[in-house]
Amino acid sequence: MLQNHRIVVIGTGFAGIGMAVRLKQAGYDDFVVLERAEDVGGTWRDNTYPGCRCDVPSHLYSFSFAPNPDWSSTFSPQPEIEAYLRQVTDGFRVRPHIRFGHAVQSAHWVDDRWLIHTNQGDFTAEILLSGMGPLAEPSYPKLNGIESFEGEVFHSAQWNHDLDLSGRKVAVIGTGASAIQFVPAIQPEVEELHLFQRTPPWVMPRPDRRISRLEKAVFRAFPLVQKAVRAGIYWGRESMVLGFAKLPGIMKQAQKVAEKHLEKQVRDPELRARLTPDFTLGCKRVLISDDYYPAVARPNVEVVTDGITEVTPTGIVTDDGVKHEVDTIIYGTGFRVTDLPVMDMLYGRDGLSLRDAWAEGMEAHLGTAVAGFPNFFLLIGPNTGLGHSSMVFMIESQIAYILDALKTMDAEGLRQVEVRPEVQRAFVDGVRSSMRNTVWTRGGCTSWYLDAQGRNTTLWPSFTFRFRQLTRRFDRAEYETVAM
Ligand code: N01
Repeated sequence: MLQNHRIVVIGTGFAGIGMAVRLKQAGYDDFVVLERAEDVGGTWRDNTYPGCRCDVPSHLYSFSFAPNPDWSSTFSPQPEIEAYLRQVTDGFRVRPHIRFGHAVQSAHWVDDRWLIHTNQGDFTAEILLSGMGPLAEPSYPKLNGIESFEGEVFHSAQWNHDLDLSGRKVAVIGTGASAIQFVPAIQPEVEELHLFQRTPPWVMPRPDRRISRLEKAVFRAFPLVQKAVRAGIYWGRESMVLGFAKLPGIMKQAQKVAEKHLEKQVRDPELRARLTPDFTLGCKRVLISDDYYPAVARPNVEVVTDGITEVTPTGIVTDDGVKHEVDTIIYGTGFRVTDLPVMDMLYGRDGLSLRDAWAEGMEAHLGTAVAGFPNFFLLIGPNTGLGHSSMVFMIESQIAYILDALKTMDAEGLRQVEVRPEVQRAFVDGVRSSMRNTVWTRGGCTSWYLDAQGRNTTLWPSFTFRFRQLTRRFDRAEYETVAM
């Protein structure tokens, strides 16, 4: 049966839930949110690996309209963030709008509407909003012989909690933000841990601490104090990290802090050499941890720096010919960030697929609207990612922009809006030019920030308040419009 709604939102992570709350508050009642899983939370529901926590301070990593005085520590653990998203969903009464177990398979712009096909029936919508974040689909490396492996294999974003790791010989592939959190958590349990490191990351100290009962009470009694703390953290991070990123020379100074951290925590000079990055700090996401280096320095851990040749039924062979016998392989290999599954699901005007529209790289006006895709807006679209601050701030900027677009459509009797290609081009050219001379392009590394052609189509290269300014108002002149 075809279900018709004014607005369909896809996904219930921070983006989809935030969008749903704001739609409801703005009086848009005729909307549904399609969610493939059985509960809300997005990447914070899926990533349940041991040690999973946020590396952005909690007070910043929450909605401005739903402060949480109860965060337990500076950097919240995953269960708290997942619980927060559930609380927001229920507290703002958006759960009745969510259709769980509905996996979107395709969406086509047909006869001036979106026709959305799911595994549980079809929907139509005037407006389609994507909250399918970039950290949703695990990325698996193509390893020769992996299908012959006789042990257990899983990805950090799909942790196998039924498997007892104690006494096992475990290979971990990858040393990104996820791996540096779960390696210290599993190292004491496993018999051997073979850590396959392609590129050593920069790791800074993690200034974490418990938030005291007194502080929580103050935040609850005086919400303005929490607001002030949030603003303080926000400005501190903005100016420090981004200011440095624009000046790779200065970033080299920040490296000294990370070098000291490594020196203090790893005594063995040979291991230290293996763990020392050869690119400028900031080129990849800067990691924070106080327990990663001590864990990898333990005797049951081997840091393997030779490339992987093949996987055999009982282990992994590296380019130096050594066979590492293991019974478990855990991928900490990240997500399909620049090869998003949505590209093969979305078809705009004249049947144009998003993959074809993005043949020259992902691009969207304000990271939100794509030429050729009428009445469609993306949350956390191209070049809205951050290496230095809270994504929730970016999401809320985009939500406000989309609401203004809806308000404008209602006020001016518009049935259809589609960003003009030249407007999108000018925006993207501006982003690319700001990206030049930053640590992300000149830092001497490869990373998931870059696509297969080496273009940075993921990060926002400026201050987040600049993005907020740009998304403050929906400018009708930037769009082709069709009246009712
Ligand atoms: O993934 P990653 P992640 N052979 O892509 C390696 C967010 N996050 O899941 O550096 C061998 O960063 C790859 O090596 P290299 C955060 O935004 C946030 O760790 O490409 N190795 C790298 O070491 C983060 O950035 C939190 O040479 C291979 C690793 O796998 C994003 O999620 C916590 C390989 C992948 O690292 C992703 O982090 C956790 C191959 N074929 C995650 N392919 C917070 O706290 C890849 N690798 C908010």
